[in-house]
Amino acid sequence: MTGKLPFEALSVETLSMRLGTNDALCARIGKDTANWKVREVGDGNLNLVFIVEGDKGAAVVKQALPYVRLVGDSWPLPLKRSFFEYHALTRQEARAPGSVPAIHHFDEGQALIIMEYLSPHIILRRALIEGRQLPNIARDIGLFMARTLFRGSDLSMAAKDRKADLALFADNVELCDITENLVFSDPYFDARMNRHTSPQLDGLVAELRADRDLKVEAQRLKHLFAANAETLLHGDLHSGSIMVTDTETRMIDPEFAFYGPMAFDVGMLLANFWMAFFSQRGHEQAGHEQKEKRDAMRAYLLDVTVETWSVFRAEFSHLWRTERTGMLYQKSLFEDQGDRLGAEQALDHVLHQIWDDLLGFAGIEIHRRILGLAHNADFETIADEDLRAACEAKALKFGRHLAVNRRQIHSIDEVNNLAALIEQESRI
Ligand code: SR1
Ligand code: MG
Repeated sequence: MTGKLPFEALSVETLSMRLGTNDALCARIGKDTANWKVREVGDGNLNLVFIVEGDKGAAVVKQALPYVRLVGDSWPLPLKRSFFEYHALTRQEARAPGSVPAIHHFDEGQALIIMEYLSPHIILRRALIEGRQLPNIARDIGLFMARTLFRGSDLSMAAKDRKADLALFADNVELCDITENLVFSDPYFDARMNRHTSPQLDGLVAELRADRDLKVEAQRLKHLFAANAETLLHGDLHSGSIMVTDTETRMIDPEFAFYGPMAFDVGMLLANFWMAFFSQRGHEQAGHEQKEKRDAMRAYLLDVTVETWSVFRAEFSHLWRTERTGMLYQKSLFEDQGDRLGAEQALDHVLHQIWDDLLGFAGIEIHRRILGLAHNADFETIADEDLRAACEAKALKFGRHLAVNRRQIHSIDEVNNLAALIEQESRI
């Protein structure tokens, strides 16, 4: 298959015929297509994802569709998101080696990427729902975020290179538009595609939608998201975009990549740990042992937020001191003048800004997963609607506090104490 043919969506039936002569795929899994086994496993909102197994091995074939899979062809979405995903993956691999799947082949015309099959990895969100504690995720994701966010910014890159990259990703308009609407605006009014656990949450939802301070804060965050082209973001770094084993962590799916504020990726990620925390009650089966397991899981999740933020800060600070080669806070103004303290003072300001903003982004990410179109499995797999609504209500209150009071919150322990306090409340 070449990039010159018109786009055609693959299927389980046609994949072997259409990709049977692809050198990269054959080299990886073997050329005897009669022995290929193809499964479609995409459970995300947008794309097709196939696992193809042959005599010699396996690979993943991910293909964009010209519409939003979750909604159908009434919502067209350009195929070029595959181009942005490919370019984001190459940059992430260069900036944080070993943190993303290896790419075997990219076909722009067919909007498909053939990449490494990660096995026995599973989606992090699924592991957290099952109550599995992964020992390395905080370190691995903290390092990934610090390295990609620092090295994709004017703190590190030559201005000319960064501006060229900024121009390339600026065309990812439609995926940014999804985030701009679904994350920052729709949850705060009665938008057409919104849904929530009803009627249990109706009262609280009405309260949040009438909350002027919250709406203003959500729009300030949207302003920041749209106008602060600080670094190349993953753009959709939630627990469904991360694959894990007990020892390995890989980030996947950066099709929402674009130049935005560093705090966006960090806030979205931490929000997903806090949502996992508030959803644990819904996955607790009856019995003392089960309660103990989920108590341990709750403690683990809060520890993960502490460690992720601490690893992020430590690595970001390390890169600041050793790799600050860009045009911002130049060494010529600080270290080269014998003013190391000045460089540390500036680092402190930058980290403080990321902290303030990440709390806001975390708050609204939590809201959109409960009030908007795209919910997450942490809450959705809680079958008992009253229990689900009780978990969601706590998360909504927590999110509101983060978004509105973020400048008055000074440490992650403070945030986690609040989460624990809200979790202990028994009523909606
Ligand atoms: C219509 S797309 C909905 C959501 O799915 C993706 O994973 C992003 O999170 C997006 O906001
Ligand atoms: Mg995705």
